[in-house]
Amino acid sequence: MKKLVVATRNRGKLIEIAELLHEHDIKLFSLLDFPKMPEIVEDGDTFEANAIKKARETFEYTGLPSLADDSGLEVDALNGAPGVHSSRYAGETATDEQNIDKLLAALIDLPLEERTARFRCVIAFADSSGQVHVTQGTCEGVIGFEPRGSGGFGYDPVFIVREYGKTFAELGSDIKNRISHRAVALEKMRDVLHKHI
Ligand code: ITT
Repeated sequence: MKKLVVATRNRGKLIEIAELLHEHDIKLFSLLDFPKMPEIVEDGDTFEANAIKKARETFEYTGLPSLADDSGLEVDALNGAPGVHSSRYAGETATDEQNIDKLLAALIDLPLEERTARFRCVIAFADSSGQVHVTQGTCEGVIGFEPRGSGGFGYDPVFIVREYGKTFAELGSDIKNRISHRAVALEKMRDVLHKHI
């Protein structure tokens, strides 16, 4: 069976990527299976730069086809923040709860129509020759006034998808995996993945 390394240590992300790739007949690994691999420094200014860096370094270390996801939340009222800094918005070792608290504090008193935001995901895939392929997906929403729901990870409890009037954390993985930024980006990578693994 073909092997693929998902270049992440984020378990929430990994679960979703595994669900989204279930149709491909592949054995999945993640960086949790390579604990001695040096930390990848995410110092790029863009999701794309960070995704490519994670895919390349993982391919170089493991010698296996590697798929990286660099993603985050862009809030219009904050000029696109937290953006590439989403995972460490409230500090280097911030928890999801601390990041959400900081976000809600930054938007306090703003009415719903001024709380527009989107999740963005860039997928970079290094194939078995080391060539890197890149795709992108977004998902539009608004930031709620308090956390709701228990599914997903990260900012899911405050990200409301307007069509459903519910947060990603309330919608659950079936619906999230149909409409999310990650689902869109991975769908665009589908043919390339089929060809290479
Ligand atoms: P890896 O680099 O190891 O993959 P990471 O969590 O550091 O893990 P990123 O640098 O791409 O990954 O940061 C992504 C952050 O954006 C993530 O930690 C969440 O805070 C947020 N995020 C991305 N996608 C999300 C989603 O589907 N739902 C909720 N939050 C999400």
